[in-house]
Amino acid sequence: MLMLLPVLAQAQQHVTLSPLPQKISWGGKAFSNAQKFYIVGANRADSDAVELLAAKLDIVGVNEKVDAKKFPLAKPIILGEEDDKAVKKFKKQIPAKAEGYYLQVTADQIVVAGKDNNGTYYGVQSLLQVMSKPEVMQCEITDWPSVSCRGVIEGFYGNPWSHKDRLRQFDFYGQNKMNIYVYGPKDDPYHRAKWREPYPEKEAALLGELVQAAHRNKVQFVWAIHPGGDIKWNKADSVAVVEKLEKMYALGVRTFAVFFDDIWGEGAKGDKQAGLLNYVTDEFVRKHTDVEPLIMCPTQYNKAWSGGDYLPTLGSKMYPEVRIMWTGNSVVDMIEKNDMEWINGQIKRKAFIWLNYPVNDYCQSRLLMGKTYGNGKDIYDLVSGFCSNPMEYAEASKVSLYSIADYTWNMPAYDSESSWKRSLHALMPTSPLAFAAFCQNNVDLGKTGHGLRREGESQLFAEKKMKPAFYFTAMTTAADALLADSVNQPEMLAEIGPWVESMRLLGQRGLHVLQMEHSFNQADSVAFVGAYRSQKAIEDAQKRIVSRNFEGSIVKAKPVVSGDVVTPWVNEKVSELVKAYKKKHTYGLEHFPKQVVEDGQYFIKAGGKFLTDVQASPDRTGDYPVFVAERDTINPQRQQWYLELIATTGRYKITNVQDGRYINERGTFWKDKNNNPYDADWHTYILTKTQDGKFTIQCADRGGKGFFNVEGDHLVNHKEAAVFEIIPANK
Ligand code: LOG
Repeated sequence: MLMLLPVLAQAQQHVTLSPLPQKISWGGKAFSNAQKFYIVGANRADSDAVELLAAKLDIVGVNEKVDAKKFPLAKPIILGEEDDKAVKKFKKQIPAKAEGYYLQVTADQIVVAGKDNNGTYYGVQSLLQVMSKPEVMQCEITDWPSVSCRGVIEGFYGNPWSHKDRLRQFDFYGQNKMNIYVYGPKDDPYHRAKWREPYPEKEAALLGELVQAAHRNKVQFVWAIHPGGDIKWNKADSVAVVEKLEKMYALGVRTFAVFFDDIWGEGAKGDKQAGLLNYVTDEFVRKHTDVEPLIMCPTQYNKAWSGGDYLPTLGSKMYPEVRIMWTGNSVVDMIEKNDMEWINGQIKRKAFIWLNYPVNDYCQSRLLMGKTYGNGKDIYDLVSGFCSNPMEYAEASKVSLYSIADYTWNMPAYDSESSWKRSLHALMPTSPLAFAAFCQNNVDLGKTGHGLRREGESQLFAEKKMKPAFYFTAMTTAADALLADSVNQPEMLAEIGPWVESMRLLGQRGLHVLQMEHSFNQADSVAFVGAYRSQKAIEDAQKRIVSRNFEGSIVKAKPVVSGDVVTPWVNEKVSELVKAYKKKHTYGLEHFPKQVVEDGQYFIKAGGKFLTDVQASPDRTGDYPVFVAERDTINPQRQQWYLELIATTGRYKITNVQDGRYINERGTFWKDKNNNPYDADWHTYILTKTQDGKFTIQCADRGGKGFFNVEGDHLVNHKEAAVFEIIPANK
């Protein structure tokens, strides 16, 4: 063990660069990072690269003008682009790829030679990473990106990022070699609802500032307009689009996008959209010498929503240089090679990926802090760009964006697990382990209409690799550590704070639930009720937490932590224990919530008739229960229904006692459970007691808001409720 230590110590000096470079080799120690430098070639080299060096390193001279007497030990940084004199000797080493660079660090000098300006800048960013340890190691890097446009689309619904969020993002993109940012927050009125109107002066000035900040970081700032909601396909509106883009041009924007997502009706017509994009290209893009080709988001932006001749129309009618965005096989999807081949064939160009991850505007209670995985590693030649649509939580999104940067820069070498781990150290250097614990408990989205799920949430708990007691303690400890670290990481903690607090409470709650279990096993009813009440108080506190609870907030979220593993486990455990307790004890029952009906077997009657699982159709397709006047004496269980309060939803599940089939939101059964498995989001009922002791049964959640009513002999889902008798089956 001792023998290994020096080796380990040395190995640690080899920084793992991110994004992973295409080619890198290491040598021995070069110098210490307290070294002084002077820059050779600064007058011609990319000025952002020079400024970055000057800001981060101890630069004592530029352009060979260094006072050798004063700084005898200063070392040269030879800097420049392909044809610059300073780097002439290294021309052959520069990769023949846009944005590529060659970096060499030896004991005597540093060389950063870019294929172009971005290349030099990225070489400097890599150099700064190499120099981030006290002992700087010799190395040689030859590097270039897999994808030409790599970045982020601020394209979500909800609270747009703040000015400060965006400034911090751009620095982050620069550091991670992402080169594009598309501005398209749905709830910026001047992007969408009031697209014809110019920004008020103050907002315009801020945007101008943003554009400059983006450019300093080698990030193209793309401003998007979203006119499709109410556009008229006439000259006046075409001119209105161009006029608005001219206003944005005046603020410094040089790349533009036109979005037609999430609209219906007139605005959604493909030929008209193509016509507008061509008009804007002619009347605006081509009239400037420094404006990039347009990017457009189509209305059919994913395969599930495509059909007719919409996409082929765009493909054939819209100028080939216009880039077309694409989210994949569905709105929220990871991208694979076959998918790219399909869409590229439709639109006759390489699609520009709009990845709807880690965006959480459709599952706002969750933060998506897990690994970024599932995209093919062989699609770099098939895309014209790859952007991630993140969460409205800008800092928290960086966990995934870090990996998006890594993936798009060096796709074949991408490893989601190691990239994720690196991101935790990069983003929370003062408490990476606590941050890891936090992220591991905020992975999955739960069930949503979009269907994406993320694996690995609370893995140690789910796979029983850690005892619950340890796990709950680890949750609280990690939360405490993070909250204490808010001094060092104020921006991140300001965002994730509500979830961190919720995780702390969940851990505490879990510990009380274990206490309940222990007391139950000891038959200690006083301790049991006490522990129950404590966990209930904590749960109530947890439910009071609100994120983005500020004046004018568009979306306020109620944080859910480990919503698919630890939270349901704790909820179910409480309900199980309470049920078991109620069967055995009488002390303190008033402290438990009263159920509308206790879990058990019941008859459900309407108009004096019994709801019966008659098992009518032989293959049971479309089968439904019917109301029957007679008691079934041969198969009595066909008229018995198991009503069970589901802990995770707080609502009832209704199943037939005879064959276990559940009633769905239409009041029918499904053929078999595999085709239509029980789904707590769909098959979930609110029972309400009426004044005369009868009940109404209402659907909830994804099953809608309708009530069960009776039509003929069977149940129907209706806006008006029928009243049912629910009578214990043993009476
Ligand atoms: C929107 C997007 C939203 C995302 C996820 C596109 C092209 N448009 O369903 O603004 O953030 O899904 O909710 C979208 O994805 N519509």
